[in-house]
Amino acid sequence: MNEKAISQYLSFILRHKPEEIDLILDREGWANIEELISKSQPIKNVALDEEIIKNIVNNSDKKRFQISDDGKFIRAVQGHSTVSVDITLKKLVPPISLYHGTAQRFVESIKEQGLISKERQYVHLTESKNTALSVGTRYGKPHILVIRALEMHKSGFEFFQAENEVWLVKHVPIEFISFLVE
Ligand code: HQG
Repeated sequence: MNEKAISQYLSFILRHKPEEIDLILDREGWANIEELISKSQPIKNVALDEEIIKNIVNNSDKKRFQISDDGKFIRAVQGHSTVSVDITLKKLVPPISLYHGTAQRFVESIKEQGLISKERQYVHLTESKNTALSVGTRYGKPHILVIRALEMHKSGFEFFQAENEVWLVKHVPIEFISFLVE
């Protein structure tokens, strides 16, 4: 079974395009698992079932998904596009610094605009330099930025943490970013 393809499909549906399969997420991003299964197309010839979904949820390296306590609903814990959902997140004081992995080709633009969330609801930050590195590698030669998160928080910016410990913030102005040379 191609777990990566299934995980990507679930991310696509649960974060970005539930309407693609006529699925409706509730305000908190939950989808009914039975409905998701019945409306999903086979992925690389594999038809989704409850066992496959639960396997993906449990084995997801980044803990991307969550199943409700009653076992009936599933949602992505972060990464959503701007319109679909309004997940209640933990508002927390961040650590002194956090990392953001990007591609080198974006750095010039980031130096002008700071970090923006683009198609997502939030800018994603992490406590792990390794995670930042792999996230940055998705878009090209990676470049790790260090964000002075606590200082930002003290200046009034709100920080949230998703269930999988990814840190989320609406925008990071340039003055809080250190552009490290790799
Ligand atoms: C960049 C993954 C130019 C930004 C990860 C990033 C994460 C700018 C790209 C989650 C910019 C947006 C999110 C500016 C930001 N000018 N480029 N002003 N501001 N950018 O995919 O953070 O594996 O929307 O640096 O772990 O890469 O999918 O965000 O390169 O948590 O579960 O614009 O996705 O999780 O890309 O990744 P994305 P991201 P999953």
